[in-house]
Amino acid sequence: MNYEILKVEKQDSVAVVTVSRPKAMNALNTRFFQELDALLAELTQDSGLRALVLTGEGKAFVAGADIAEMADKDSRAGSEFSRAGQRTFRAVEEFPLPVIAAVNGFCLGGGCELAMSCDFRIASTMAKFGQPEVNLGLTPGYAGTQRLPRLVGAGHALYLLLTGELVGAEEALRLGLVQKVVAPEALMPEALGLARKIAAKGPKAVRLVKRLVRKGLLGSFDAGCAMESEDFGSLFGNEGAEGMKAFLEKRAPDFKAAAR
Ligand code: CO8
Repeated sequence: MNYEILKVEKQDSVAVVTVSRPKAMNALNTRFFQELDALLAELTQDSGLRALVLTGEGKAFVAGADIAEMADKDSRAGSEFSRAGQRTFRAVEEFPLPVIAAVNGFCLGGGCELAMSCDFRIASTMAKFGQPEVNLGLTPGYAGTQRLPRLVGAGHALYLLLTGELVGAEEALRLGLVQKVVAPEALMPEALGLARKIAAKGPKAVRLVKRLVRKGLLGSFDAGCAMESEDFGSLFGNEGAEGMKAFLEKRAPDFKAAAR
C-alpha cells in the first residue's frame, strides 16, 4: 500500500510508526484506518521485527476521530465507523509484538483510545490526555468506555469521560494512564530505548507474555493461569533453556542461536 498518513521507519528490529496529518492534528479518518490495517498486516510478516513505537507528528499524538468526516454521518454509518475503528484498535492490542505509544502532544478522544490499545504509554511533558466526546454530544466509539476503566479504575475513568476534562502528563502518570513522563526531546530516545531493551529479551517469551496478559484480561483468572502454564512449559527446551543456562554460566544469553 502507498502510505499517505503513516510514516514508517525501521531502526534495527524496531519499527517507528508516525501518524502524520499535522494540519488536522493527526485526526483519524477512514484513510488512516485503511493504512493502519494494511501496515499491521505487513509488519506481522516481518520476522526481524521485535517491537513497534507509535507516535504523532507535530503538536498532537492524535486529537481524536476526524470530526469533519463524522459530522454528516447518520446513525447507521456512525455505528459502522465505530465498529471498524474498534476492529483496528483490537488489531493493535493483539499485534504479536509489543506496541509502545510515545505520546508527544494532544491525545484526545479516538487518539487516547488508540494510545490505550497500545501496550504501554510514554508521555512527553507536552502531552494532554482526555476523552472530550461529551463536549460534542458523543460517547467514545473506539472502546474508550471499556479500556479506560480497565486501565485507571471506574472512578477516574468516569471522571474523565463525564467531564471531558483534559489532564497533563503528570496527572496521567498519577492515574496510571501513562507509565513514564519525560522531556519532549527525550520522548523518542526513551521509547526507542525501551523498545530495544525489549528487543534484546527472549523473543518467544516476549510474545507469549503479551498474549497471556491480553487474553487473560479478556477471560477468567483460571483460564489465564492454564494458558500461562502451557506457554511457560513451551519455552523449556529452547529459548528458556538457553536463558537459564546462560545465567548459570554467568554469560549473556544468545536467543538467536537458541531459535535456530
Ligand atoms: N477532527 C478533525 N479536525 C481536527 C480535529 C479533529 N478531532 N482536531 C483538530 N482538528 C483540526 C482543526 O479543525 C483545525 O483545522 P483548521 O486549521 O482547518 O481550522 C486544525 O486541526 C488545528 O486545530 P486547532 O486550530 O483547533 O488547534 P488548537 O491548537 O487551537 O487546539 C485542540 C488543539 C485542543 C486539539 C483542538 O483542535 C481540539 O479541541 N480538537 C478536537 C478534540 C476533540 O474533541 N477530540 C475528540 C473527537 S471525537 C472522537 O474522537 C470520538 C472517537 C470515537 C469515534 C467513533 C466513531 C463514530
